[in-house]
Parts: sequence; C-alpha cells; structure tokens
Amino acid sequence: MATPADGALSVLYLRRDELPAMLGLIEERGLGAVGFGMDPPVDLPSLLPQARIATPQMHPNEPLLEVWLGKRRTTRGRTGAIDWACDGDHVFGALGAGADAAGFDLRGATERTYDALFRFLDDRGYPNLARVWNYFPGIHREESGLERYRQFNIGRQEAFLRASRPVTGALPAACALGTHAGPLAVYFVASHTPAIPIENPRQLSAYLYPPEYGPRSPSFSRATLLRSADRTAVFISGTASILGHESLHPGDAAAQTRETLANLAALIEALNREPHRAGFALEDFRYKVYVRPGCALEPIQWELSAVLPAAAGILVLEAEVCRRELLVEIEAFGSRAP
Ligand code: 3EB
Repeated sequence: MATPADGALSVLYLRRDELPAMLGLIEERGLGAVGFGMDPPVDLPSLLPQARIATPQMHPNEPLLEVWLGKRRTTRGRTGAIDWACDGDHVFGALGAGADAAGFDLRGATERTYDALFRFLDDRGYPNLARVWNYFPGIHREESGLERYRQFNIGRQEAFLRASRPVTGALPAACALGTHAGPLAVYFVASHTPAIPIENPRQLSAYLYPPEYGPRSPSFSRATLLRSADRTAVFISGTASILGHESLHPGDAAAQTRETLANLAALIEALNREPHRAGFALEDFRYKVYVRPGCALEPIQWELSAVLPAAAGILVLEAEVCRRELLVEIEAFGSRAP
C-alpha cells in the first residue's frame, strides 16, 4: 500500500478531523479532492481541483474526502472548464457540464465534455488517459427513445473517434454511475507515458459488447497500468457481476458481490501474469463500492469482509449502476514498488 511519504501517485480517504494534519502535504503534492454527496471542505489549498459527486455516502458514518496526491510538488490551474493539477508525470482534472444534467441532451453534453478533455490533454502534453470517473443523473431514463447510459456511450465514443483515438484496445479505465441530481461530472487522471490496458479473462471486453447493450460500445478497459522506474500503479475500472457479457444473479446482492470479487481476483491474476508480472495482491488496493439505492448494505458488507482486507473502512456510495439488474460495483486503485 502506498503511503504519502512514498512520493508516489496515491489516494487517501480522509475524515474531516484528519484533514488539518494533512493540509501541508496536500498543499505540496495535492492533485485533487473529491467529496461524495457533499461539498469538499472550504479550507483546501487554493486552485486544488475539486469535484462534488452526488452519490451519498452509505458507509462509514463519518464523511470521507477522496484526496489524490502526485509524486512530487504539483502545479495547478484552470483551463476553460477544467480545473487541473500536474506533477510532471500525471495530470488530474475535474470538469462539469451544465448546472443540472437531468433535463438536457446527455449525448451532446458527453461529446462536448470529452472533446474539451482530449484537447486539454493533447495541449498539455499528457495525452494518455489512464482513468475517467463519469457521473450523471437519470442513467436509466429514456431520452430521445434511448436509455441515457446508452446516449452517454454514443457521445463518449464519438468524441474518441473525433480525436482520432482508438475505441478498442488502448482505452482508459473508467466507471459510469447514476446520481440523483447534478451535472454530468467527470474527473480523470492522465499520464505523460502510455497507460497499459488490461482486460479480464472472465469478461468480454466492454468495447466488444454486442449491440444488445446499446448502439455504441462503452469506451473503457477493465484496468490500466502505469509504470515508472520505481513504481507500478493500477486503476481498476468499475467491476460488477458480469461474466462474459451477461449479468449474473439478478436481485441477489450477496451473490453479485461474490461474483464481482471473483472478477477482481481474475483481473489481478491477469496483471501478475506475463507480460506484465506486476506482482499485486488484493491488499495492495484501495477499494470504493457503489450500491444501488434501496439495496441493503449488510449482505454486501458481509461478503466484502470475507475477502477484502480492512473491509470495514471501505467507502461505500449510493449510486445507480449502469445496468438495471446490477446492484453492486467495485473499483480500485493500487500502487507498489516493482
Ligand atoms: C460493465 O462492466 C459494468 O461505461 O465507463 C463498468 C465500468 C461499467 C465502466 C463505463 C461501465 C463503465 O459493463 C458497467
């Protein structure tokens, strides 16, 4: 597990009372801060990119702030709608489209958001998108005769194509979750050097999903790996109870959690095989869990605690997972010395 002293890209989950002691470190190496269901605290360093995501925190009781740190001192600024910070190897950024994305053209908003993102990355010299977090309201609602998650996938893929970026293979790790309100909110990590895409042998690559899941496939890979001389970092995409391309265990949150954990284990195994030999274990990762509104938390936490170290401390957020039958999704970030 990366500690802040490592001087590595890292993520912290901080309680309000832990923040004051960390402000010096955040001032120096902060890349960004993310608050869930609440505004990030006002006493964060100026120009630190901040995102507020409308996914209420279900667990633990004390609100946690997600804080990303770079390898070394960061430079921060604002370009157009993007608040950003970079450390020479990575850039973190946050942007939102519209005050409230509930009632408008989500496909168009997604296209414009990703157009701006790609232009920014190319201009700034960090062209390699490693991880994108996507949040918007009404994910299952129909808009112009198509579910909004599917509209989002069209807009996202269009922007990749327009930027002459591949829509299979070298794609960022990602997640896409439904909120109950708010804008289309996107935050990201991009890198100076290429992000190596990793797929899951238990799952069909999402970019190859058949048309039954929508006219355009989702543009993400199951994980990405960032390598430097002294560090390997891995972003694991939102992972759910999908085998091949099919959702398993509809209505059974405990079984979906077990299936998702099996997918995570298979993905970590893939990281550790040739050619990557990344040497990761389950305990090298920090996890974040999304649970569909109205779904009981206890059976999910029971399954998590059977497999994941320190399960009691994991941040659990209430959000709509992008297929109606899916109740749980888990994402992760990990970093270790090679
Ligand atoms: C899945 O595996 C579940 O559209 O960016 C997971 C991670 C999911 C990312 C995305 C969707 C996305 O298809 C959903």
